[in-house]
Amino acid sequence: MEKCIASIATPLGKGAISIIRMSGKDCLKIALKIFHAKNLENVEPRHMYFGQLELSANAVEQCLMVFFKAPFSYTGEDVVEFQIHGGVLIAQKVLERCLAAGAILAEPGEFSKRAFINGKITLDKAEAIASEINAETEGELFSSLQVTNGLLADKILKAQDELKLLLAQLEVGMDYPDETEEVRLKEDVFEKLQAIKHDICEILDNSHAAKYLRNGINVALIGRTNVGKSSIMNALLGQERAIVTDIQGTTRDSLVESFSHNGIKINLYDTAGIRETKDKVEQIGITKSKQSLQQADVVLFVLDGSQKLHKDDEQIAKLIGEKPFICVVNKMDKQRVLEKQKNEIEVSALIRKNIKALKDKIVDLVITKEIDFNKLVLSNERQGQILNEAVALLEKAIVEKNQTLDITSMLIKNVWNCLGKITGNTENEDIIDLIFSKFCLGK
Ligand SMILES: Nc1nc2c(ncn2[C@@H]2O[C@H](COP(=O)(O)OP(=O)(O)OP(=O)(O)O)[C@@H](O)[C@H]2O)c(=O)[nH]1
Ligand SMILES: [Mg+2]
Repeated sequence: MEKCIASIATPLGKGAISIIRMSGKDCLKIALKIFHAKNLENVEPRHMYFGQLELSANAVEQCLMVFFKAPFSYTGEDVVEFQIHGGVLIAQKVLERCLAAGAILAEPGEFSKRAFINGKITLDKAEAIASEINAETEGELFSSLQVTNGLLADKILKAQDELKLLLAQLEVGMDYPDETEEVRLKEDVFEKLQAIKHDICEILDNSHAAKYLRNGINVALIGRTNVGKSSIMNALLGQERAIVTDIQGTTRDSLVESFSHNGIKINLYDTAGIRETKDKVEQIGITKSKQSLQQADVVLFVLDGSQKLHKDDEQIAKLIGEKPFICVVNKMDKQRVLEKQKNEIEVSALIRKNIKALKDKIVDLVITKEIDFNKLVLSNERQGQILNEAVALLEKAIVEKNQTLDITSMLIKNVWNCLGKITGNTENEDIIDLIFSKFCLGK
């Protein structure tokens, strides 16, 4: 077992309780150097002890201690937790005492890393725990919870078991070469490979919006000056965030604010109106507008419905090019003069008309199929990439159907190894370190 690590497991701040956690072989011995209570001769696992923790020669903290005996703990090692009064200074003092008594300070994610090394969690679950903690929208939270609860690991381990069985069948086939047997064996193997591919594709299909669940949809408000971009931003956010005036060139710097719609995060960029200008500050703003346009997943091309199409609008349409866009025809409270536009929606930022419909349209544009949360949804790009890689390898094995049995066997081994990267069976140290370094302290 590794050296005993210690950390504050709860957020630093004022609250009802704070928890200090230690994990490792000597954690109980270290704990008992500083914590005193009745009946500690034989500490019973998962039993709460009420006692006193020495903070200094003449100060004690009354608190609770609980001991989890290996392997029945989060890390799979011996673990001790102190539940103390909630506060920044007191938590730091208790941690200092644990360190002085022999523990070392834990790195971010080190508890979870030990849990992974000790086989308590798979790599996909560890990643999902991190995204569960960091989740900002319901979509991301539900998707992380599914993986934390083992839905992905179960499917991957099942597919790996099936592949192993196929490898064993092929092995036997190689020992008894017989023409008709070999044909039958191959048929059987390819049918099963198809079924595995089908299952993986189903996960990928239901996760087509994975990237957006995690990072949100980047949406840029683009248009010439005074069409109402900032007003639309405020309407979408439901608060007066951006400055609005009837002066052309009001917005100079790009602004970003996020909101959530139907469980999906939307990162909204308000930008400076694009036009020819001699003003130096405005020119910099316009360069930034063009950058926001390039980085956007969806462009809201804002037009003033009460005016005819302007030459600046035509220029901007060219800049948008092939990007996914919605033409937002603003100021529908006024008489419409503008001709009908492609992919348009009429809104009024002023009287807040059609704003919800605009939000729906943004989400529908990138999330083309409804996400079924009864099925597995991946919100992790690494996992998605591995599954895509696995599908490509499976296709290779299926296409090269008429190969010898040993080549088929090698191709199947490639798929098996690839899937192993999801749960961490075949992953290398560097990637494991990288994943756990993204955790917060004490987790
Ligand atoms: N009637 C009407 N006026 C609106 C509407 N939306 C915005 N306006 C007005 O249009 C003017 C310009 O609005 P802004 O939101 O500042 O426009 P902008 O596109 O951000 O302009 P720049 O920052 O200069 O590029 C202001 O006087 C707004 O009150 C609308 O839906 N109806
Ligand atoms: Mg503006």
